[in-house]
Amino acid sequence: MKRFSLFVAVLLAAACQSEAPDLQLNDLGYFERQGVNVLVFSNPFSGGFNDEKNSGIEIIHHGVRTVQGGAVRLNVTPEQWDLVPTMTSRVVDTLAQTIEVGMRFDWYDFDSRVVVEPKGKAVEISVYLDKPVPEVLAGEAGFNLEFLPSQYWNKAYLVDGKPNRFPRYAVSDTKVRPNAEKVRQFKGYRTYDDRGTGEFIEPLPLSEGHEFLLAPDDPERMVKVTSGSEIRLYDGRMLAQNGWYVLRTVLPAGQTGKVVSWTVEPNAVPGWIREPNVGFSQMGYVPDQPKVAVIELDKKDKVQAKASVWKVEADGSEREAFSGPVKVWGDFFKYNYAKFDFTKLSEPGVYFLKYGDVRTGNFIIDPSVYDKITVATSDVWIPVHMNHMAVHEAYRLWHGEPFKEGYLQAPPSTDHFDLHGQGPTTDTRFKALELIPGLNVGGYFDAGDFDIETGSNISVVMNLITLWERFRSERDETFVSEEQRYVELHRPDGVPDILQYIEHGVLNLVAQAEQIGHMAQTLSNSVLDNYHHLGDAAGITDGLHYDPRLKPYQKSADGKSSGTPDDMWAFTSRNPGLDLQAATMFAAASRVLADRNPGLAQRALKQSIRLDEEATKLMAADTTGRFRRRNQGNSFSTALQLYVSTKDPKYLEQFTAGVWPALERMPMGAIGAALDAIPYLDDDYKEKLRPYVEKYRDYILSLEEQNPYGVPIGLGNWAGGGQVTGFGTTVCNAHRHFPDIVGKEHIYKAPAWLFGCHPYHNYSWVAAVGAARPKQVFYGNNRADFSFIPGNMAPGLLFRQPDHFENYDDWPFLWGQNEGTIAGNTGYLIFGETFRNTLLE
Ligand SMILES: [Ca+2]
Ligand SMILES: [Ca+2]
Ligand SMILES: [Ca+2]
Repeated sequence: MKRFSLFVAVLLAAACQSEAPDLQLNDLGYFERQGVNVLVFSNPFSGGFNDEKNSGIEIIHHGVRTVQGGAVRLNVTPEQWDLVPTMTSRVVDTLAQTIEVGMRFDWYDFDSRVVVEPKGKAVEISVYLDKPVPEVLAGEAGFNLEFLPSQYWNKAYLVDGKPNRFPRYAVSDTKVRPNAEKVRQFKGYRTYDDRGTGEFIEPLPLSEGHEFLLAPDDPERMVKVTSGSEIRLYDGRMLAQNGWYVLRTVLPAGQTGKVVSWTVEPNAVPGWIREPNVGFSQMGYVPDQPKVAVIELDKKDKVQAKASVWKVEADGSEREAFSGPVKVWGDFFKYNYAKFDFTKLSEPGVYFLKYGDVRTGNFIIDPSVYDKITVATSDVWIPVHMNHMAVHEAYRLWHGEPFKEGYLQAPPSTDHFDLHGQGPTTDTRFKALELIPGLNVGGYFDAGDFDIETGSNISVVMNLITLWERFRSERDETFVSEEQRYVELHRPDGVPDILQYIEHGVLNLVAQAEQIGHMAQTLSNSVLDNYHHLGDAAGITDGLHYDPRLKPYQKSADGKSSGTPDDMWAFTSRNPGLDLQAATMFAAASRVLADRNPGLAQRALKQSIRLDEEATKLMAADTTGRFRRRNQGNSFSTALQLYVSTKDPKYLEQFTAGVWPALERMPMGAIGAALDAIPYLDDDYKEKLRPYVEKYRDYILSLEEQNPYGVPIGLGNWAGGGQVTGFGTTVCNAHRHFPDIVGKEHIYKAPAWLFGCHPYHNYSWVAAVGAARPKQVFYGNNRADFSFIPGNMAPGLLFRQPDHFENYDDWPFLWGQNEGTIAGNTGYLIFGETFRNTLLE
């Protein structure tokens, strides 16, 4: 019966299609009809991290970006770090209704053009060459278009009428080819470890033909692709877990002009209107807080006059507890927004919202709803990211002890892949590839990868110190033994966890200062095929010292070294600005660790004083001005930290000399740090700050005009979750110090956003905490399992040009929306504790 009704639905869809309007080029420069957007290089490939699965020709299909990567590519299933084409031109011709994009691969001196034009309900995509494909790329260069696996797996597809099914997991056929035939990867790096075979893997096609009908069993995903040329379907997950399904036609050798042409017809469900997204706090509400749901609506949708709140009673029955008007806010990018205020409802209980046909998940009203918003982050996420330790939880090993062989000096003039590099000299007493002793201790994994990003680690320790000094959380749920290099979650050991986390961060950073002589940029992977490691960090390297006298993969007779060049590297080019940040952090750490670990506290203080002196001299002697420029931003907040640590009045003078000009120059950027200083300064300071807090209140109010959520919404390539937590912390502090200027109603905006009141979907951005519906997949080191590490706060809502916001919750692999970072998540801890304590005041 079900099959029959699906069949009927498809037939009906097909029948009604002819009446729906054709694709049109709209004012924003993409092709559109209701339910279908075809974007042509609205988002060009950036080349920075390569192949972010965010670029080229893209299709947003019934509200979900399910197709991207349409371009001339040099691989059957391009990975991150495979070459991407540079967009050399983009012409949107409104008269001819076409978009034409020039693409170039510099390394191969290879140019091509793609022209996209609407043909009724389809687009025709044509590739043109003015010169034939370079000989070396013949058979390698092709036109590719990629489809999101999580939206297509288990669905059917037809190839020239023959039925197939998309595989749930990557299990198809491959072949190997000699490395000499491998198309160059980014900067000549290799994403794979060939184990000495001299060969690389290439997936073989799942299917080939001239007409592909994808997902005829799902009208919202159905796409028909036809071509006079042969089209092949590949599974990109065979090489990389973040790969997509790829449709591809190889460009013919020796030809010019129009060399490939496809017709792509995404189905549109007749009369489709996107389901309203009712945003609310999944974490719930305290009784006296303003409670406003923001409803995101298709512009073609009719706004309902009323919405209601229902209570789930103790006997399981449901009753309407409140009903009120829905007020239109207006357009914001692609959608229309309305608000539903149910502040009047304050009785503790379990509730859900009804808007039209939408019934939300439930939420709680109770004074306790925010009590535990930080525990998963502090009890699980932070300790799971402790480097150089084995981390256990009940029956589970999160990871073993990584990098037992330590770190080698990075060779000079190394252009690294993770935004780092080694300059022309080592700036240390070590020779290239010499072991730098003592660095494999303490520290935190940066994010979804495993390097110790020194700047982030410094921020982490500062954030943890801020937490300790402001809130004195004595919470003890983590066992940490630096001697045993062993961590166990949920086992109290008599020491406040925050102190242990501070200690763990300082252990690595002080070792850097002592062993290297200054701060490293990063302690990171030496080879790219380690960098994209997924799973247990202890398995990234072989734990044996690299000995170049041995053959690759060979072990020494004593079992202590190997010929596998997998040891991590320390990137040690000196940056006195980083040394100064470390000096500030060490000063603060020495104060906090004085009782807990006096030896480490003394080492930290010694390094603080030395680095401060040396870096100050280096910066004074620097005639290029590059150090000063790079570090201008933080100087007054650094001076405040030093003042708090040392009580030396010279730092107070530096602070006051810096803070007022900074407040004039960038009032919204400086106000947070200026508010932080209030407890340490006199009443005159606070009074002088008042007009800037008034400006800040105006800014808070202006956000209400800018978007329906009243928080700063980032439009960058990394979503703005960190901006929102920073905003939330500052609003709380502004309210605590100036309640007459910044009212309490404003402190709830950031948590509402973080916990579910935001565009695209209404899931909480924070993994596993409190909410009925937190996000389920994150870009952590367990992302290959489509999972999460509890307490992770996602960057969240990613903007794609020209008008699309998204956050995949079935596909973890886009770091800009789903990755957690160590600095970002300790920033979330500060926000969470500040917010909770503001509520208690
Ligand atoms: Ca990193
Ligand atoms: Ca503890
Ligand atoms: Ca090794």
